[in-house]
Amino acid sequence: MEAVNEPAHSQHAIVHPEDVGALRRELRSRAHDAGLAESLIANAELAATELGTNLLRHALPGGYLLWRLLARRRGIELISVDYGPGIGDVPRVLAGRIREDFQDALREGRKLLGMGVGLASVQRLAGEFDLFSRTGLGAGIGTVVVARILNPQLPPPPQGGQRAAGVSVPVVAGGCGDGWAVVQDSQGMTLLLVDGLGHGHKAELAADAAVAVLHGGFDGTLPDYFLRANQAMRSTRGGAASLCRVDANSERLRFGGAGNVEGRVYLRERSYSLVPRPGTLGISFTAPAVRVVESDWEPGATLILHSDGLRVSLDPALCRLTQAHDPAVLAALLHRDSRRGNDDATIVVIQDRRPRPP
Ligand SMILES: [Mn+2]
Repeated sequence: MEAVNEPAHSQHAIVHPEDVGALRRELRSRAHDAGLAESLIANAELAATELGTNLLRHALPGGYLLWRLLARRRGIELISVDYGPGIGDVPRVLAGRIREDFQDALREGRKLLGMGVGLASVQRLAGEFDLFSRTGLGAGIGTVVVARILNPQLPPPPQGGQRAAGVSVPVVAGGCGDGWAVVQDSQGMTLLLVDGLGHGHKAELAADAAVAVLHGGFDGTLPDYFLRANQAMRSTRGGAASLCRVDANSERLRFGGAGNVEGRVYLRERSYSLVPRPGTLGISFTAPAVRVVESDWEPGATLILHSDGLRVSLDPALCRLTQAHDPAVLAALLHRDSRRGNDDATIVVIQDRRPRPP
């Protein structure tokens, strides 16, 4: 599959009812310009309105929506993120609240907490849907809803034993200097995360150049990638990049990086850091020295890779809690809690879905 620089998310704080309308209008205009079908745009508007309205009604102390056009005109991704209080009874919310619930509540004089009927309809509109919610205290309190409104005419992408998703939010409008791409094959996955120097459009061109190398004659080895990326980025500002190869068959992971795109791998019994070497790609004829490290991989493992717009420390308990969910859930929670706010911020998560051996 051809590697493309995954489009970044737009982030919209939902504080007033007008915020939902503004988001809907931006979504419609950009999806229309991208040539998406009218029915898909209408469904995405509906889902965005439901998610936004839920945030206004139930999220205390507030929340926001992330959205983006998916690569290859696959559709639109919406991620609703809040800071709490979390939903007590998720199955009931997804079943769609029924009239008897309201009557029971009235009779018993209790207030209905949690989200409204809207989430069940968002689930019906979405080709891919997930809801993670946690009440109480500790890491990951709050609710994340992932809804991808997909073009029904496109075949679903091949699903291997590993799943990947990311959250990427630029610090300024006009382009995201962080870029990422995932290539899936029969052996596993290759993940690239690049942080172009500076912000905005010119940084994005540097990220695009690094992603293009993934399908431009690269022989599959990490040293070859960094040599070619250094060359390809020389016509741009340059930047930092890390490349990770998960080989599920041999249960090995290889990592190399130049600059500041760091990562971490969580296995059942332990975790370890993926640390790049200092250096910048694309600023000199000679590529910076990149050391390739090789580590274990296993069924149930989680990999995170992030740009320096985030300072991530992941509680392994949260890693386990989100393991069965869409990887965008963990990416969105870590983005919510770890972003610095002064730089483009990108985090990509790969989860291995093969069952753990007993
Ligand atoms: Mn950065």
